[in-house]
Amino acid sequence: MIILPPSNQAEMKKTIIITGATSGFGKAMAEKFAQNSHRLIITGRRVERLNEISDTLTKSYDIDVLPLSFDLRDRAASEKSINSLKANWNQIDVLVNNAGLASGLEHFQDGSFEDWDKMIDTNVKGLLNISKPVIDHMVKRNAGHIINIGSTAGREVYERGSIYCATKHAVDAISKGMRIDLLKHNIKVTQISPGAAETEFSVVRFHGDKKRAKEAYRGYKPMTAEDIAELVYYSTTLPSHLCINDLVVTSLSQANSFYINRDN
Ligand code: NDP
Ligand code: 8X3
Repeated sequence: MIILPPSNQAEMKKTIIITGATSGFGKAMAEKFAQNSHRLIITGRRVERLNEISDTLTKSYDIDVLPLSFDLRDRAASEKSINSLKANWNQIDVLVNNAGLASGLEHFQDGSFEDWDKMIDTNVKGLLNISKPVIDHMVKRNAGHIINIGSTAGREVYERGSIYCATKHAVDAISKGMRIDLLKHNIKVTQISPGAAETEFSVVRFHGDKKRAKEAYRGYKPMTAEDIAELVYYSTTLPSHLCINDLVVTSLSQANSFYINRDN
């Protein structure tokens, strides 16, 4: 491993935007990048939590953090938050498209348009709403790194998960397409596709039912948010000529969407 002298480390300070940093993977990523002295733009709808996280990171790590609270489903608000960034913030080096959710776990015939709209509007259209204005800046600078959080649900479709799986298959297709289209602009595109990790994800999926959420992780050791943060961070530390394109990651207890060893 090459240890850089402090002056070089300071020069390599990046501006990172992480969507969905009020909880789970996004919050853990914010902490990881903060520990490594990067400048952070963090987003989420829960403004109080967002501001609290921002204050804690600023104080703990002596870094610049800009909290931006908006709903990613609101295209105008998403574009405005990026397009109105001051010059000292708009040179974004890394965009982590992390915000997302599952809402409901029902057979197709029992599903609701309300749940479906929430997932499609957040996981697919929300990702586009923020990516477009950020990528416009990156193309101008001929540099940047987009990290999309996909899922094993983007590889296999499982029972009662059709629409969530469809949104993560869309993230897979968008990641591949972005990588091709941005090739000439020196912009890296990484997709990280985790299996089960214990965060607020299942509580949200089961509409606040914590008991049912806990049951999803019964009998095995799922990944943690910190595990995913490590991998996201690692993907940003590679030399400029290297890019992790696609990474599927599960805990040792999981083979894919279908097989989980609950006997340990
Ligand atoms: P959490 O529920 O813990 O975090 C989700 C984050 O997304 C929150 O910060 C939430 O912020 C934000 N978010 C949700 N909807 C919106 C919205 N409309 N506008 C802005 N922000 C929004 O879940 P995870 O950390 O587990 O999930 C992060 C990502 O990882 C998601 O894309 C998920 O699909 C994916 N994933 C999760 C896995 C898991 O097992 N946990 C496995 C594979 C992928 P707020 O509510 O404040 O807006
Ligand atoms: C979240 C993991 O298995 O619930 O993307 O689809 S799973």
